[in-house]
Amino acid sequence: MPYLAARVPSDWQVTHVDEEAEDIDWTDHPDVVGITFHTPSAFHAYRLAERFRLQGACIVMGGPHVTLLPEEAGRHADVIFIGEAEGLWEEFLNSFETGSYRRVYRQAGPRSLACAPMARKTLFHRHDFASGVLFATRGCPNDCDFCSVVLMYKHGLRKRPIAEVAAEFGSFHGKRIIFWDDNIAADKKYAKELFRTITPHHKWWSSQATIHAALDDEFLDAAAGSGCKQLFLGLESISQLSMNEAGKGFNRVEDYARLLKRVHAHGIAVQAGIVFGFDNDTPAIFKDTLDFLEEAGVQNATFNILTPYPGTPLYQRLDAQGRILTRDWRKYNGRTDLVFQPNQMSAEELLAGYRYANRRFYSLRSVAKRMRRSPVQMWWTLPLNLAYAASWASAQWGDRG
Ligand code: B12
Ligand code: SF4
Repeated sequence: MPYLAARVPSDWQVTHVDEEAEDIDWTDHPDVVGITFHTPSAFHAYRLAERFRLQGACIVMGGPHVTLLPEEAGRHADVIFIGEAEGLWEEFLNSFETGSYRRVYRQAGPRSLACAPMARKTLFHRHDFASGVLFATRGCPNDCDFCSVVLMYKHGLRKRPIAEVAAEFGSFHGKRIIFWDDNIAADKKYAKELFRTITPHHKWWSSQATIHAALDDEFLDAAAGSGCKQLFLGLESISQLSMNEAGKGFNRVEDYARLLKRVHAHGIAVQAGIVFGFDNDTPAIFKDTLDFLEEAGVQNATFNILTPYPGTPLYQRLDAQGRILTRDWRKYNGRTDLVFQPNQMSAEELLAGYRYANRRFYSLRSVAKRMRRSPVQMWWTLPLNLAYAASWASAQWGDRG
């Protein structure tokens, strides 16, 4: 939203509410309410829309869920944006002033990301894990069947001009920056040049990439040299069959251990993205995955239950097989519920396995073992592990309550 806010005419007054950080001030009566949301927050967003509508506001919605299910979102909004909003957002705002806006704005062709105004920093509300967030590239050239990114950014991988990214990177006051790119290693030549350009800013950064990032030493050298402290790597599964099934067969499981060593050798910590519940997963997958992650000394991991987001090939396949159990989007959060019938285990086994993975990975025994195996960025990863352990423990208490 701070990116979109930067495109609002200067005579408009803009308030940004990040509900993770603060509550909505219902005494404020805006003319236009823009809402962005992921699928699990869709029902919540619709409820907000209803309440704002009663106050007479014009409700505008955009973001992943709206792009994936425009008809549904359109029933709860006055205006929807399908896909990227650059250019069209400004068009809507101008038309709003004359009362002649359209109901649907759909990005037709690829839009250049050049000359994008920097996000409005005064509108960032979360300072817990980063001093600044930005993106250099948008989209991903791969097409894994569970991923929404391919559907959201139909025009493939696009890159911002390096000088503009570097200027925004350097404009943050703090030290810890996140590149929210889907796959910062998607174009390694571009990435290396970007890393060399941002090196003089002496900041620390993290981002997301495929494990392919580790195939290229020059990429790792340039990343580490420019302050990369951690990469979120989409390992997804240690089962090659599961990777093949998900259209991510380019992840060669047999290479994982070797590639992780290379990342660690560059002083970069790894946050592994892991998904459980592929059709080829058996109940053995949980223990095997944990054994692997501990053996490889992986610093952090995010575990997810496979979730068929609407519109994805995964959703279509499971739907055609009659295996979608619910369309209650609140349950599509990848953590608390299973929304489809798994293949080689029961729903209870899958949920129990997911809980076992979190409990074991963030146990003090596992944290100590992994830190011993690979003491990379200890001062960075230890607090993160302890924070995850604490949040997992409190979630368990919440479950029981
Ligand atoms: C950063 C991020 C997060 C952060 C969010 C931090 C924050 N508050 O900013 C964190 C880590 C918390 C997070 C959590 C989750 N995330 Co996330 N996340 C992302 C990521 C990588 C970048 C989002 C981003 O900032 N994009 C940059 C902006 C500029 O792009 P954009 O959102 O597409 O917006 C453009 C248009 O869509 C449009 N637009 C968007 N909103 C609006 C609103 C209006 C009014 C208008 C006019 C236009 C408009 O304009 C923008 C410019 O063109 C995306 C992937 C992606 N590339 O988007 C995944 C992604 C959005 N996340 C995803 C998922 C699944 C999740 C989780 C469910 C994961 C989990 N299991 O917990 C949770 C859900 C959180 C929740 N509460 O709902 C999926 C969403 C799938 C779906 N169908 O909703 C994505 C697409 C990743 C993927 N590979 O599939 N996420
Ligand atoms: S590599 Fe990552 S971002 Fe790209 S399509 Fe696959 S899961 Fe999505």
